[in-house]
Amino acid sequence: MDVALIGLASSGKTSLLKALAAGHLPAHANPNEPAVAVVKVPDERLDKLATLVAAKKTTYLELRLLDFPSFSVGKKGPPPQLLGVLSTADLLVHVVHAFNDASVPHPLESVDPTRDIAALDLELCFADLAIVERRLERLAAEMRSTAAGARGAQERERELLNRLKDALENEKSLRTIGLTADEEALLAGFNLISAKPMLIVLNIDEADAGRAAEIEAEARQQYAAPQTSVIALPVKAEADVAELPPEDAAEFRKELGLPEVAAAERLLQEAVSLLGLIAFYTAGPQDTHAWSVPAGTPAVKAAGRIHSDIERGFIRAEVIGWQEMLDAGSHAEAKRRGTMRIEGKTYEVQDGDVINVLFNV
Ligand SMILES: Nc1nc2c(ncn2[C@@H]2O[C@H](COP(=O)(O)OP(=O)(O)OP(=O)(O)O)[C@@H](O)[C@H]2O)c(=O)[nH]1
Ligand SMILES: [Mg+2]
Repeated sequence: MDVALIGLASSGKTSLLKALAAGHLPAHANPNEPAVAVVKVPDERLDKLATLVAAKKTTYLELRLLDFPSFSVGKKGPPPQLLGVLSTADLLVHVVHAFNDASVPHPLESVDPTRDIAALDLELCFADLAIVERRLERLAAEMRSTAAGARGAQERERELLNRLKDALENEKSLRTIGLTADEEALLAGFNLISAKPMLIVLNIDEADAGRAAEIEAEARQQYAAPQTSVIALPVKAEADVAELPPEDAAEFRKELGLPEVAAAERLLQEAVSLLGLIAFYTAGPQDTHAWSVPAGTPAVKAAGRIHSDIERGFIRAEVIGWQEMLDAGSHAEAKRRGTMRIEGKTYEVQDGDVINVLFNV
């Protein structure tokens, strides 16, 4: 899954990437292309399971983070080549300049997160509007050359596109208008950017680190919208701490007044949830492994994430919640206690399930 970090110049995108990639930044050759870092999603549940079974290897969920060069807010919006790459991202992270530091001036000369958030949304709406209008024109031409009785699908598409056009003209991002799964599937090929889930990261002053939770709670109310979430954190301080060896980090976090849980952990977990994904686990002594699937995935499909053979030969799954697994201490004890269930192909996998698939190929 690709997560695009976007925002105004000097808003803290690259610093956020440093904070999330624990100081390890990828080499970045071309300033017109995003820098890419693959990061593991920290997961305490997985760590505990791995310890329980004394796993040789622990495999975390991974996200690809794309750090985009900044684009200017203005009449023209983001340059087309950038929109092209952006359109393939699964989640947008908007890094918003909310800190006050005279040595890092805001490109618009004043700090105003609400303005910046609205401006970016508006640019994405404009970009999508152009796509929708172009498609409507082409569709009209296609409909003229289709027999009147055979225009059902086209009419449905036109109706949907007109709804999108309406929303976009009213400056409403498509992620907020409640598209159904069918509608989303129909639109998948258009790569509409304002339809992607959005995580707003308020890059606040280091001096406000102690008030981050409060600022965040307020902002969450202010910017509440479907498929949209907000996190407030002092990005530069988080980036500095991420470069320290783990044994020093905890102490520095305390000194700087940063919350105990690193921003990386909270932010990446929030990203997973905005992507509509849940995690399930396989807890083996060779490899204790976190897997992501869309919420609502049946066990047989989830098994396919592990291996296509396991999907094909699926017989049944032994399922237990991660906490019950830890409480029991072993698969055998979980079975004895009856906390391990047997589930079939259609069982909807739940976040935190530990699964052992019995299969036959
Ligand atoms: N004081 C302060 N400075 C920050 C903060 N976040 C970023 N900076 C500084 O702002 C400058 C720009 O930060 P970057 O992370 O490079 O910003 P960017 O969004 O990647 O910038 P571009 O790639 O040029 O668009 C750096 O000097 C950072 O140290 C912050 O929270 N507080
Ligand atoms: Mg940068």
